Amino acid sequence: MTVVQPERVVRTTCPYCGVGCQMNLHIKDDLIYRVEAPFDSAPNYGNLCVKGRFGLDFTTHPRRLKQPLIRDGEGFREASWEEALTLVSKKLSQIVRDYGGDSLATYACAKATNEDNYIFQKWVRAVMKTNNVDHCARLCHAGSVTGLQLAIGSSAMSNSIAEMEHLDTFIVTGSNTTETHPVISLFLKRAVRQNGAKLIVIDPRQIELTDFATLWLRQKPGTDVAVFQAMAHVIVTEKLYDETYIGTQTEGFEDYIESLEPCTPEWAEAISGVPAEDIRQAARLYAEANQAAIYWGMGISQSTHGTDNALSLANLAMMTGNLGKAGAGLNPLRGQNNVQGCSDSGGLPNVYTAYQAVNNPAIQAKFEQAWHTNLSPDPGLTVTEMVDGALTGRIKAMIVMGENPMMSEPNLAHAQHAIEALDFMVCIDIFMNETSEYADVILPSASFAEKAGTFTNSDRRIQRIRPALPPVGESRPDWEIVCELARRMEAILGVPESAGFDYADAEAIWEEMRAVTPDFYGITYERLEREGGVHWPCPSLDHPGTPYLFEEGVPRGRGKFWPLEYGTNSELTNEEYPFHLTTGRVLFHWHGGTMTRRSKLDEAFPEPILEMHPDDAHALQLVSGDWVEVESRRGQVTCRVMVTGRSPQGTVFLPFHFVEAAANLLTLNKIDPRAKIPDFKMAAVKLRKAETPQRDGHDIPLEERGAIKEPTRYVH
Ligand SMILES: Nc1nc2c(c(=O)[nH]1)N[C@H]1C(S)=C(S)[C@@H](COP(=O)(O)OP(=O)(O)OC[C@H]3O[C@@H](n4cnc5c(=O)[nH]c(N)nc54)[C@H](O)[C@@H]3O)O[C@H]1N2
Ligand SMILES: Nc1nc2c(c(=O)[nH]1)N[C@H]1C(S)=C(S)[C@@H](COP(=O)(O)OP(=O)(O)OC[C@H]3O[C@@H](n4cnc5c(=O)[nH]c(N)nc54)[C@H](O)[C@@H]3O)O[C@H]1N2
Ligand code: SF4
Ligand SMILES: [Mo]
Repeated sequence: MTVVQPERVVRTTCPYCGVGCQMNLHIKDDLIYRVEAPFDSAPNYGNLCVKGRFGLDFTTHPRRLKQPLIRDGEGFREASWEEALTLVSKKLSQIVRDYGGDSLATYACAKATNEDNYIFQKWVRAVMKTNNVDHCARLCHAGSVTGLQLAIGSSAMSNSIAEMEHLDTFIVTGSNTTETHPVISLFLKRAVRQNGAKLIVIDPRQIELTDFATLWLRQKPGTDVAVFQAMAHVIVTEKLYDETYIGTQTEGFEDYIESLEPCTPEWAEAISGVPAEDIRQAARLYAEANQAAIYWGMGISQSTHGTDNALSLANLAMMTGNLGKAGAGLNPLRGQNNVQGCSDSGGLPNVYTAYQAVNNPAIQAKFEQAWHTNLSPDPGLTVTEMVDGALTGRIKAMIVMGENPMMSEPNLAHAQHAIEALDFMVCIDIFMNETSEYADVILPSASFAEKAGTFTNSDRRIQRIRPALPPVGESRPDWEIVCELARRMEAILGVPESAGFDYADAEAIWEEMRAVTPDFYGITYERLEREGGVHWPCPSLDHPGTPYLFEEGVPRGRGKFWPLEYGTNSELTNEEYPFHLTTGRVLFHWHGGTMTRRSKLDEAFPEPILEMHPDDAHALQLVSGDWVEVESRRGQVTCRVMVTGRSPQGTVFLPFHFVEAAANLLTLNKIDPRAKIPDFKMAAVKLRKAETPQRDGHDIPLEERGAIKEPTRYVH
């Protein structure tokens, strides 16, 4: 056997999840033909999951966008860059003139680089004069972010991935870690198996980590606040709290204790179904450890009471002094490869880079000076408000850079109406997706493998990506596309002095970013080259970076305890809709499937499958492989069932990766009032056994059963 010799090997960062694995791409004939992980490099030390190892072939998929596309009747025609850029800049400028910048809605991109996103929000703010910029973080950790800001004044993951294998005691709740942050889960499992760490899993589904758990609390979906409040009750009544930490670092403990009085474990058992004794044990395990960490995911955040969920976790960490030290902390695991970075780069409606508030006059003045232009102090709209704004006519145009709201927004029929009401929509993406189907212009961007820049992973580690392949067709890095548009619009709108959209390369953008961002100031490309990655905050060139936060106290000054009341605004089941639908992810696929369904991974997991408890399947006379119709008050999909004890009785699970049974046709767009995050984990549905979909006596191929409008990707 001859071993293929690579023409070149390029070190880069995985484009899928927030673990931020480092990888070496072996390139020959402009193809990635092997992916390896360096053993000596944080955060993954030689590990990769199936997506990083085998899922990168999307980069060279034949359906990558190669040229700008302009709407032509029902379809699109290819256009030159000049024509497309001129059209977009004229149209957007006209809308800004007629209705003002606040009539635009813009989506930044958690898959693109920090540099791409910095330029994007600079264009939105400096040229279009609006703060209406947001991204998928709103649909993701908004509940966690809002809760943590209220409690401690910071929302990033507090501790590093490197600490995980040395954990002593830890809670994992609402995170299916082995499928969604697979390499992190390896370190968590190692902590249990090699370090004897005690793991408490708190999750309604029997995820793989329950096999490693000392204790598994299987609560009824949506009842987390009751369980965590009861744990706090036990910690107070058994005096297991950390008096010194509470006394020196927090406020509001007295009021909080009072609010806990009715929250006995028996009270929580009645609400959540978790045995009172297990709640007691969990409280003791967590509070008696020298250091104990909490890791969580979407099961906590994506709820109409996501903020309360996060607050109840923050209360537990503060009362036990589990903040500001190694192996402890509050750790919302960030999802997208660069969702941390997209927020850090100013892709949010209320802040510039590193959370510098748009309505702080000193910050506003600093950015006005740096960008030579006046800026708006009014916080902009969130993603969920943008969709609603399109329906009321307040939003006239949308710019979507690397997101797919027509798969990822709740209640897709609602999102579709909103998008159809727009005067103009531009999508910037590496592929055509369900959203760009509705666009007026689609601009092709270069993928992670074709450009330079930085991603920031879940533990705030800034790492490089490097060009390994030539850009596909005429595609260009996002920042270049945005600079072209910004320069043209400055000319049309007569912005007196250019805000500066001329950059030699991604590094030049980073240099500008760090100059206006104290937390990034000490990080340079040269340093990243040498050290592999640096954790921000890093205020000076000789600062080592900050693997874990809050050693000197929390940013809020004192951490605040928030009394909470258990209640629910979620959609509950009834006689007509007797099943509870929860949605989420599987190991092999990514969100709307744009990337993974165009990779070999699709062969491993080719179709949507509804997970259902054996008792429920028995009652409906269903066996694995049968077809079932799932209907909510919003919509209906058909797919096959898998009978498994993973889901609790009465709850069915559907991944949202598959257009042919798009889970978000079923979900509802009700939101948490403070975080504005939708409730992706709670919808009421009814189920009916369905016939195998057929046409002319044959089964209809899966890809032709699109439940929403057929995306072009399937119509050749
Ligand atoms: N393979 C893969 N990996 C991914 C992604 C992907 O699309 N595919 N996406 C990335 C992104 S952006 C994100 S945000 C992360 C998300 O990562 P996770 O949060 O791990 O992903 P979900 O599948 O949404 O799983 C949520 C978990 O919450 C549990 N849950 C459901 N209801 C409740 C409840 O009421 N309370 C509690 N406590 N738990 C509940 C579910 O049983 C499940 O274990 O994954 C990232 N990684
Ligand atoms: N039912 C349900 N819905 C959910 C969730 C859930 O748990 N359940 N989770 C929510 C969460 S946590 C999230 S984060 C969202 C995710 O929702 P989205 O962010 O909308 O989903 P993605 O499929 O990741 O979209 C990424 C897009 O970026 C493109 N892309 C990739 N690389 C680049 C690049 O370099 N440049 C550009 N311009 N584009 C690029 C891809 O082709 C793809 O079209 O979904 C949310 N929706
Ligand atoms: S764990 Fe995440 S970052 Fe690592 S290879 Fe898998 S998807 Fe990529
Ligand atoms: Mo996410």
